[in-house]
Amino acid sequence: MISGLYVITDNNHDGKLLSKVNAALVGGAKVIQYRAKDIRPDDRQQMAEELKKLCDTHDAKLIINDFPELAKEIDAAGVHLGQDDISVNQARQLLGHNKIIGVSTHNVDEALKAEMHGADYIGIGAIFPTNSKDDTSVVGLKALSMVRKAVRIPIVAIGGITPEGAFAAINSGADSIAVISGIMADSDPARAAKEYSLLFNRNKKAPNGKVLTIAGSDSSGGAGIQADIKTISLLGSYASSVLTALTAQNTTGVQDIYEINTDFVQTQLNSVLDDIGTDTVKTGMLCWGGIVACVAKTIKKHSLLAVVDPVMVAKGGQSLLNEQARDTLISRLLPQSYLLTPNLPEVKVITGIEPQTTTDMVEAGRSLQELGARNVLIKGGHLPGAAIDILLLGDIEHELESKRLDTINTHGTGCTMSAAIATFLAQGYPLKSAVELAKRFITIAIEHSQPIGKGHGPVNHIQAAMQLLHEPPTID
Ligand code: 3NM
Repeated sequence: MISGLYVITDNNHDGKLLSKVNAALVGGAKVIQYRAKDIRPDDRQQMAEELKKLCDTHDAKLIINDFPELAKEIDAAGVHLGQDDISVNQARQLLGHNKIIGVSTHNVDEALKAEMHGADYIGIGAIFPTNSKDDTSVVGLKALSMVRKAVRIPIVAIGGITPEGAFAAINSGADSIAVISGIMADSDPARAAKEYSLLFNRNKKAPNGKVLTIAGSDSSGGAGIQADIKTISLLGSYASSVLTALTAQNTTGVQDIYEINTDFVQTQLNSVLDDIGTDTVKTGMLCWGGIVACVAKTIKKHSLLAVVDPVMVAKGGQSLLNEQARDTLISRLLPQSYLLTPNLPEVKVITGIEPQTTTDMVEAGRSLQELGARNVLIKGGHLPGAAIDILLLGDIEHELESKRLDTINTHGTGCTMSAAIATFLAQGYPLKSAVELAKRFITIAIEHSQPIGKGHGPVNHIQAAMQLLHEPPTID
């Protein structure tokens, strides 16, 4: 059965094919297709054998494009055929009934024919425009939906598929998504693969998706680990937690901090990751440089998708990260972040830029990407007027506006926002949708905040989750 992320190899001009495929497998690829264009037969066979070994160690399937004899020779899981290659019947005679045979198709007729001739799956494309194949034309999501209605065998959607496109293709009935450039041309193929792989969590039963929060305890329950676990659990995902500090805290401020030593933070991380693992990570208050470095190293080692909230200052103005720790955050953790979510004071500490306008926010965001953040969400709540956030999704920029809410009860907003983003990502939403849903969640939570305590009261996670889950998201 073909399902999940299906990665097709590029041409190995840079000699990095094996390491990129390994990264894709670490990121969760379930199928690798070896597409050997313009390669000498000896080299082709050697590479196919290496790829087979890699796939075996990751329990993934290796499919050989166009060369059924090679698939047989190296005992690959199967072969993928184009419309002009040998017939499914001939391939079946060569490979037998235990091997997988896939066929490229472009419309309902070809798909039905492939199914009738005994194909185990079909590819359909190109779903979107692509530069990776010359002799194909765009058939679009509509053709995918029509093919879905016509055939029962698994469908692999292919061609120009970004994570947003993959989300739409899965919603249109694709069982699997085939990608070349979205992973092979990415400077971080493991995280790119993870980003696509998580999209397949969308239809799982609750708890759907696993989220690890790495943060401090807030005794008053409104922020930190407590806000994160409420957010993750109420939204329907599984929460694990690694504590970096215990704070004696309430709505009026932080009274004291008890730091957890770095070795014990590492032990907690190992306990979670060696056993249950996680789909996404959210980091909050990391306390001091040793913990920042240990968390950064662990995120790197496991190529985790981390939403990094660069918590530096408490709402009451108390510093939560010393200068050395800030430097470590910038040099070690920031380059490992999948999404960095600073507010404007944090942007100023990291970049020296004090944004006054959305143009300044974009400029600061680009600086943060130059420092290594893959994507950046700058929260503009500290500027007057409507609350405008800037989301930099790789090269693409989005302005996300929400109404300003007049309340002092905002304890836990930053923690809750980043935890909600990590949760929606783990549930299989692409990043922009995850951020939009998290913004909706936090807006409702602030609107329904209650005057608990004598200072900045906590946001209302429970009301926000009930409302959001009762009005299912309309994102498609
Ligand atoms: N087959 P990328 S499109 C190999 O339409 C292939 O059948 C296609 O590469 C088809 O993910 C395609 O870089 C290229 O767009 C897919």
